Parts: sequence; C-alpha cells; structure tokens
Amino acid sequence: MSTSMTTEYYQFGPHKIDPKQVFYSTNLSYATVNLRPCSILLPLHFVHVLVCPRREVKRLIDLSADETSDLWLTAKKVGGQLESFYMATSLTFTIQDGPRAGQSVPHVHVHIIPRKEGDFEKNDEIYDAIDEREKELKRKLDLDEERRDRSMEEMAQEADGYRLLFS
Ligand code: AMW
Repeated sequence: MSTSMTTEYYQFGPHKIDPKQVFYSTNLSYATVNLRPCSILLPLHFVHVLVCPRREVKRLIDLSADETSDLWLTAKKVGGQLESFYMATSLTFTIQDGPRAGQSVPHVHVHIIPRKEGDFEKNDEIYDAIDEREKELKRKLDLDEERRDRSMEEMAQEADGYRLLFS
C-alpha cells in the first residue's frame, strides 16, 4: 500500500476515492468526506464523514489487530476534531457490518456524525438517515441516485477545511 504522498486513489469497495476527498490518513486508515451525506435528505445540516481501512476488507472481523486499533484511533481523533469544529456536543459512530446490517459498500467503514441537542425529534432516526435504504425519504423528496451525488469540487472544499484540523 502506498503512502499518502504517493496514493493515486484510496480503495473503497468497488469505488476509487480521490485523495482530494481524503482529509486525514495514517498508514492503515483514511478519513473521507461523503459522496451522499445523510444531510442531503434532511432539513438540518449534518456533517457525515467516513473512516475506512486502506486495505479492502469487507467485515470488521477480517481486520488485523493493528488495523482495528488504527481504525478506531483514527475514528476517535476525527470525531473529536469535528465535534469541536462544529461546536457539537456528541458523536454518532456507526458501522453497518455486512449487507443484512445495511452495509451497501462492501468495505469496512465507520460513519461519524457530530450531534447536537434537538437535531432529531427522535434520536434514533439518525440510523434511518445513515441507512442507504431510506427509500421513503428519497421518494418524498423525489431524488434520484445521481442527484444525491455531490460534485468533486464540493467534496474537495469540505475536505480542505477539515485537513487544517489535522496539520
Ligand atoms: W453503508 O450503507 O455501506 O454503511 O454506507 C456507505 C456510505 O458510503 C454512504 O454514506 C455513502 O453515501 C458513502 N459513499 C458511497 N460511495 C462513496 C464515494 N465514492 N465517496 C464517498 N462516500 C461514498
């Protein structure tokens, strides 16, 4: 696996992640902004990033001890920085570990979402928002898959802002 200086792209299941999307990396993990953050479907502004192992691994159980430790240390650091940056007071860390748990991209990833008082009327609605299968919301807003994708320019701009937090 190449270092962040020489990485042409990061693997995310079948997808290639442009380094412009990635705002923090170690030799085993990376943190990226989201192509379709759950906020696209919600009235409130939600920050929604992902922390992934660099190696393409489908399930948490298949990570080595070093990768597991590094993934969570990275998630902890990223969550902490974003919570302060957005003046939030809590964090949702979620893994959908396998297709029956809602995993749509077969590559381990921790969803990280800074949380604030009153962001959802019912707190656990966050899990519907994270879930790629929230067809109901999608139908209500009449959004197709393509319209939910953000441009590289938008994602790069968000990542540029976060990168400063880790320099
Ligand atoms: W899962 O339903 O597998 O727990 O979550 C997959 C997540 O990956 C979703 O939040 C989705 O928006 C995000 N995603 C899918 N493709 C990309 C991509 N190319 N870059 C960044 N995020 C992506």
